[in-house]
Amino acid sequence: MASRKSVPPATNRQRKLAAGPGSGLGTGQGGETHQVAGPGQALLTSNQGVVLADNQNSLHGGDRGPTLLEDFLLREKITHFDHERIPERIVHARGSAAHGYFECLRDCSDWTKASFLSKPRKRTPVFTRFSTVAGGAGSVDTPRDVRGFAVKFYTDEGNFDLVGNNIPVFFIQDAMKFPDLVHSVKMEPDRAFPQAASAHDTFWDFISLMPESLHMIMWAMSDRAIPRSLRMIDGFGVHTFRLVNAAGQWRFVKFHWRAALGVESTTWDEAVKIAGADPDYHRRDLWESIERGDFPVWELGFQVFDQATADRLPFDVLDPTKVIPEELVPIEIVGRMVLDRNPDNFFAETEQVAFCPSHLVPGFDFSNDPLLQGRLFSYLDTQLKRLGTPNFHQLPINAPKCPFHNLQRDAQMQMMVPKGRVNYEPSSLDPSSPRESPQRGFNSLALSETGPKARLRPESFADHYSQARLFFRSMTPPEQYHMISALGFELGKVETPAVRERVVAHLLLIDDALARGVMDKLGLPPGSITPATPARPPQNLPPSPALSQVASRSGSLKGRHLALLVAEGADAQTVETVKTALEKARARVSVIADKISGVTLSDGTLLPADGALAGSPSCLFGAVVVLGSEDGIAPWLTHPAALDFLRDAWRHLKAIGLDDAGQQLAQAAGIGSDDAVVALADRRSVARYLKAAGQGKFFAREGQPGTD
Ligand code: HDE
Repeated sequence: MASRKSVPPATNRQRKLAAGPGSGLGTGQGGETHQVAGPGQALLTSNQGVVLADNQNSLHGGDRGPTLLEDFLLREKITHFDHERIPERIVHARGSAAHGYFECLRDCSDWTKASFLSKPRKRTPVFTRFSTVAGGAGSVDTPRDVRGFAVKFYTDEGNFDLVGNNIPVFFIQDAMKFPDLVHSVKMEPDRAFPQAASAHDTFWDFISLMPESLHMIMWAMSDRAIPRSLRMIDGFGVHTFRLVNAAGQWRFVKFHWRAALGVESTTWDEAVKIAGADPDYHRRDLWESIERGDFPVWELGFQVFDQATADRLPFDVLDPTKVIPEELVPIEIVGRMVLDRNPDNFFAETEQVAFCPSHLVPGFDFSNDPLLQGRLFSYLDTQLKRLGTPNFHQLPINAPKCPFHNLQRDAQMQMMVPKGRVNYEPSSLDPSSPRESPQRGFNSLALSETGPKARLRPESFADHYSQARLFFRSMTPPEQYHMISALGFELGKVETPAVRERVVAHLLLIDDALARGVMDKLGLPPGSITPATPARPPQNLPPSPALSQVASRSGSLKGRHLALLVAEGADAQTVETVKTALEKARARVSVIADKISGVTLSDGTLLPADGALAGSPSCLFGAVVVLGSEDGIAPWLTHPAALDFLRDAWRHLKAIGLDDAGQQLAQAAGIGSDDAVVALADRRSVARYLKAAGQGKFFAREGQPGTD
């Protein structure tokens, strides 16, 4: 007899979903509830609502005979499965998202009539998706790459999408070049590698021939492109937009998201090791932080300025390769965003969310930035391809939370059932049919635009080097050193000498020390490369210290993830003191032990472990502590995973706390000593360790043996 299994009990998740109407499981168009086996348990059905008697076996003709075509239940299940994947995003395919809210902190009605910015404390629901750009949906979280930072505000006047990045400028000035840029950075088309990496010939070939990309290259080669956590990145709207108030007056605006935790990065070696140790590192971190109630927060800031200010700046505010230093136009905080709920379903929400920079609400307007203008077309177009229908706005994650009515009808996957005869306007047959409102509706600013039709690049966009120089010179020495290393690494992967040399020819125009440093890494003798000829000679703009991410550090341990590596027999009192101190400082502490079952302390108690040493290398944590006993640490003194734990913590510039046994391991690992390597002897030394760990990376260690 063929085996038959009974229907397994529903999972907790299914129970939760089945519990209420509108859950997506168990309710149909008319709102009738589903067939249920008993309280809280739904019956398994086909998509047509037919209850399944057997979900284990297909329909056979005879005991060992063929499967029958008649098996409509098998065919429905397999067909649905075959169609599960939709085209992934051509860029930003790999993403992680969360729900939350935006809270207005300032009455902005002087600037904008947008209602969600009109009253302090007013809350608006948001859904925010972070992404890498170049890799596919299954690629790792920590490549050197720009991070997407897209926020959908479900305002009471319609959806407003702020589709930004964690870098405030872009590679190109005109949408016409976007497909070329993306083709160059993605896997090379003949060989389909490298995945999720810009360190290859086609990308740098394109860059070397497009000097407008150099300012963005400075940012992409900076630590911003290897973030420690998605909770620790800033966001930027990039383009100049417009704010419009109720009187119809407009001003320019640039959007800034500022991470409350400050901007924190990994080192390059750390990013590479994390990619192997936990490819989902950022996704997991975001998810787990929200599950723990440690909600990430960002402030939203506006740089607001008028045409006269724009005219005084030594660059064009319509050029998306330029920042406006906040020393020139200050950033005013208008609200904050808190992400406090993980998605219920990755596909339905994170994958199907459709952002479009063209989704504006009254109170905003576009500028003539030619990159932005191209985006206004591209995103709607891509959603049609990706989601397959102009009805993608009906998906729950995309639907406005305010009422919406119009006379658009039909098309694939129409989920609504509009009633009545009237689907046109003007009409007289149905007085309740929706009407326009010149007062409340979106009005484009009545700006006059004239000029001959031409394919052109404005003269005011011609300076490609001054802001690249401004950025490099605004960095602290360690940040500059990391940029030189990154350029050396990336260009070291480029096989074509002429491409490497062309990039260096541009770097020579940006900064001499930068170019010399990179040339040294590439083995190019000083003076061997002639500087490029600029369209416009670079100027020395005053540095902007605010651009350095070091300036954003909070010094707090809040939100950081620390490891307590504990060997057998560690002093129970010390473990307790250190753990409590770290947790009091609001760090997340993971106990790592030899075995996942935990570790026995000096008083015989079992300390449960959160991770086993073999799967928890130190690269996964922001700072580390090692505690043990003489006997307990002995096996680790020759154990590669334990030795690498400390060698990497040292190499990755982390604060390291050690008791006596930990110091033995440190000696065996051959790590040095400095102010961020703290012997944990008493409460004062624990306080010193907390301070060192709160600082993030200990850059003064760079250049010591065992570091990069
Ligand atoms: Fe995008 N971009 N982009 N982009 N972009 C997409 O839309 C495009 C640009 C950004 O989490 C695509 O839905 C063009 C700048 C983010 O779903 C596509 C140009 C900035 C996301 C597209 C740009 C961005 C995208 C692919 C130059 C920062 C992910 C999938 C004219 C301000 C949104 C999709 C999410 C996604 C086109 C340049 C940010 C193809 C044509 C500049 C955060 O429509």
